[in-house]
Amino acid sequence: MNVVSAITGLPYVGKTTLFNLLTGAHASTGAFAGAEAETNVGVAKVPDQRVEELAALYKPKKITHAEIMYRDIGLARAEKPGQAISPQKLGDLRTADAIVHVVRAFSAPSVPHVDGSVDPVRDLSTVELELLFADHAVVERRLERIEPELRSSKGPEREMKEREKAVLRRAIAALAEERPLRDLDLDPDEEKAIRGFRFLTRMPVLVAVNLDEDDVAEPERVIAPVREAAKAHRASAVVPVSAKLEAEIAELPPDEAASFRRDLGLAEPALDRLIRATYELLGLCSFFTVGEDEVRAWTVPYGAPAQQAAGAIHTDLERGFIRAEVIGWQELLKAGSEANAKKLGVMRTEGKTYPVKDGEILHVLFNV
Ligand SMILES: Nc1nc2c(ncn2[C@@H]2O[C@H](COP(=O)(O)OP(=O)(O)OP(=O)(O)O)[C@@H](O)[C@H]2O)c(=O)[nH]1
Ligand SMILES: [Mg+2]
Repeated sequence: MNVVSAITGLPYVGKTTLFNLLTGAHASTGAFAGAEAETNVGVAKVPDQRVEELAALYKPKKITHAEIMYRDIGLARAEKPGQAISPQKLGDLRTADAIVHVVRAFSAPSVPHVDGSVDPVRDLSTVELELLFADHAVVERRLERIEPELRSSKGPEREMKEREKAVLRRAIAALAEERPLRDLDLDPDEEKAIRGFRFLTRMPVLVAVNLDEDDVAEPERVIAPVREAAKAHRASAVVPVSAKLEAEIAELPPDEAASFRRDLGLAEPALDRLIRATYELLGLCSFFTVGEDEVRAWTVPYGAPAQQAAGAIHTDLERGFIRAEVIGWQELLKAGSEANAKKLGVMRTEGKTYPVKDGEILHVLFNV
C-alpha cells in the first residue's frame, strides 16, 4: 500500500521546512504563503537497515525502500473556526491516511506567530477545531439529505441508511461537544457506514512538536503538556522535531551529521522517528522480497493475510495466489542463502490466510 501523510498546521510553524527535510524537496519556506500556495507533494524513503543488510547478501541490481508520500498542506489564519481550509486543501487532507500536525514550540522572534505567542497546546486545539468544523459541515449536510432518501428506500438498503443515520447522529453529538470522531467506538459495520466520508477527526494524528534548537537535547519539558493534551484522544502520538536544525544537519556529509547529532543528544534523524511513529500509529509493517534483480520493502497492515500482502506486489499475485514461502530476515541472513535455509528447514510454506509479520521475506507462488 502507498501510505499518504498530510502535513498540516497553523501558518509559519515549520510545515514546509519539515516537508523538505522528510522528502528532500526544496519547496520554499519562510515565504509565509502556505495557505495560498499549492499543496507540496513529495515522497520519503522509509529508512530500513534490514533492506541494506539483505542487499549486502544479494547484491541486487536494484534496491527499493518502502515509501511514504507526504503532502504539505498550508492552512490560512482564520478569524473564526471553519474558514482556514480551502476546498482544495480539504480534499488533499481527506484523501490522506494520517495527519502530521505540526505545532510551533520554537521562539525565533523573526518569525511571526499568527496568534501572537508561542503556545503549542493552544495551537493544537485551534487546528483540531478547524478539522472538527469541517467534519461537522459534512455530517450536517448528509443528515439533511438522508431523510428523503430513507423515505424512498426499503429492505436492506433502508437498513444500511438507517445505520448510517444512527452513526451520523452520534458523530454530530460528539462534534458538538468538540470531541474528535476518533473517540467514537464503532463496530465494523458502523465503521463501514461512514468510511466513505473520510472524516478528518477520525484520522490518526501525529503531532510533530517543532522545538527550539535549545530544547532538542531535553524535549520532555516542552512536549509533556502537548502529550497530555493529545492523550485525551485516541489514535494520536507526539513526536519532537527540530525542523530547521535537523534540515541543516541533513545537509552535512553522513559521518559529520552523525557526530553532530550525537553531540546534540539526538539519537536518530527526525525522518526515522516520524516514520516509525507513522507505522505504529497506522498499524503497518514491512515485508521484503529478495533476489538478484531487486531487494525490496513493501508496506502492509500488520498481520495482513499473505494473499492480501501479495497484492501489494502485484494484483496478479493476489488473484492467482497459491502459497508463499516465508522466512524471517534474520534467519535468512544467518542461513546465508535461501538454498541453505531450505536445507536447514527454516523456510516455511504458508497459505492464503497466513498473517504476515514485520521483517518477513515472502516468495509468492502464483498462477494466473
Ligand atoms: N528557529 C526555528 N525556525 C524555524 C523552525 N522551523 C521553521 N522555522 C522558520 O520558520 C519560518 C517558517 O517556516 P516554514 O517551514 O515556511 O513554515 P510553514 O508552516 O510551511 O509556513 P506556511 O506554509 O507559510 O504556513 C521559516 O523562516 C523557517 O526557517 C525551527 O525549528 N526553528
Ligand atoms: Mg509552507
